[in-house]
Amino acid sequence: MDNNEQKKLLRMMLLIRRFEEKLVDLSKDPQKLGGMMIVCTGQEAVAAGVGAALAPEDVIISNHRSHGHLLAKDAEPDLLMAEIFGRRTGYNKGKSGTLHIAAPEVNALCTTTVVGGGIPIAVGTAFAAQYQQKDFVTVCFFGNGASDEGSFHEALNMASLWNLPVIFVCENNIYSGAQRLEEHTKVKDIADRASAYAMRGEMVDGNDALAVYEVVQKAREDCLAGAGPVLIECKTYRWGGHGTNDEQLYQPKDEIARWKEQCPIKKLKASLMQAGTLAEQEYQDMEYEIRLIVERAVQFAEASPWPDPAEALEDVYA
Ligand SMILES: Cc1ncc(C[n+]2csc(CCOP(=O)(O)OP(=O)(O)O)c2C)c(N)n1
Repeated sequence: MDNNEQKKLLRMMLLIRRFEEKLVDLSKDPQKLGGMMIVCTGQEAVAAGVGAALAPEDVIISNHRSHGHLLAKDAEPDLLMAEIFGRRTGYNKGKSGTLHIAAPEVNALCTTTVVGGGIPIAVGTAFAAQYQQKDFVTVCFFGNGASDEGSFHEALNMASLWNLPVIFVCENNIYSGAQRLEEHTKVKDIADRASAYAMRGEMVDGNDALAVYEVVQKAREDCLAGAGPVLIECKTYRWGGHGTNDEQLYQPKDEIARWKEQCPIKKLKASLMQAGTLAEQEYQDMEYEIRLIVERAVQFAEASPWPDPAEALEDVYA
């Protein structure tokens, strides 16, 4: 990645961080923003690194922690914010809210909150690519908890058997709700599960956006060359609770502090500054620009109308 691309990576992580900080802040007042927010603070390098490695035609399937994935796939902040606010101008006309957003315009085809539910869907879109002889890959994001679901195992088996162009991205943030990894599986490295399906498994520092980018870019090339699926485990950490209603009493404070030192944004910023390719002023300008984007998105959402109840059954298929 050249310097400009690395700065774009940094900018994307900053956008995700500030966008979600705003959501958390606004949701403290249910009159401003209703519902629990599930955010990826601390995990931004995964979304940004994956997004940078993908082409517009590539498909993503996301889970409940989706805002970062969508932004990194180039979803419009205004339309995303409006959807999270449940407004008519949002990506799904306000029918999804924060948790089930699809943005087909950028090939973010599905967000499902059924833990592990997106994994077979990703196998389906990868099968479509192969069957229609189209050159795109599918990336499926899911957590360590999802890798215990039956759907994960069936989907990996079939993807491997049929050599499908799908990249399984497991964000191992140590927790699954209030359960630690060792409370839900004896498997220490989720990447090891690939070997059960004769698939390549990779492990990467999920707080290093460049490392994530590199491993996904290689996996994408291999998928397009017909080498079959790859499982990538990104080791990372969830700074906050599961959602904004979670006081995270079960997360040791020193553990949180240790991981905050590994902040993916700080890491890339420091490396660019050390290389002399980023000046503090340039970083501050980036911050300023992003704050404006987020503020404008909130203004757009707040000024947008609510959906008309008469539209409730439109766009519903059975
Ligand atoms: C099938 C299913 N079981 C349980 C839940 C409740 N639930 C929502 S999120 C979550 C934790 C998921 O953990 P993980 O897959 O590790 O993702 P993370 O939240 O850590 O990003 C659970 C258990 C659900 N939504 N779907």
